[in-house]
Amino acid sequence: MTLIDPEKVTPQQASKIVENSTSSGTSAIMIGGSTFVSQSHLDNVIKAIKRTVKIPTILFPNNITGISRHADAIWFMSLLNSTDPYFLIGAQVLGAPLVKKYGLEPISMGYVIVGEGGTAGIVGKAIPVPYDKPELAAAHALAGQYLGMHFLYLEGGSGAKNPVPPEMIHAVKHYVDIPVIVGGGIRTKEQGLAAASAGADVIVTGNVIEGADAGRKISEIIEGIKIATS
Ligand code: 1GP
Repeated sequence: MTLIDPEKVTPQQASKIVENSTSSGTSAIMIGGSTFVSQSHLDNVIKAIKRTVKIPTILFPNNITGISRHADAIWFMSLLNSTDPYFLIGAQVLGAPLVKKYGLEPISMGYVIVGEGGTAGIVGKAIPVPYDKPELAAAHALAGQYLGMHFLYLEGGSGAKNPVPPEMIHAVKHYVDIPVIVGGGIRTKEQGLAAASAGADVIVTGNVIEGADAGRKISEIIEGIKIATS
């Protein structure tokens, strides 16, 4: 899946990026960032994306300000290792009525910040799970599954120097039955291959699609995923 950070792009740029990534084989567009974006800009970015491609658009909100009526679905997520109840259940309570009003499809997801954690870790007041503690990530993931979440996201943080290690993905997959999403710092075919080989069901790329050779990069990462799953 391709992640668009609405803070970083104009609607025209978003449209170009999704055109490239869709022709390179991405399955869905996620829209969200870690800090603030105005509602009208978010709406305009999503409208431009929807005009350009037919694949699903899924909101990836950091707060209630990340909800837009123009998307198809929303990751209805809880930051499982946040120390702040707001990110565990507070924002969800405030956002749920809007999700219903806008007719967005809610997809429940447990979100776990690992490694350096990046901006998402700071904003979400998380205690990131260190990369060398795969069993702790697995325990978070299993708790998410037992609470009824349908997906689990292992987040290394946007632009992470090192992506989530295969050992951690493998440990999580060993514990849970729900699909595992992995993102943060995946830039190459080899990293895509390693994450998919370790069992990642969905790989999210954000930073890599912002460069001039985005289309080629995405094609390579998808090639790595296909090798792992063939
Ligand atoms: C961030 O996991 C996503 O929330 C994607 O990370 O921007 O490093 O690809 P990148």
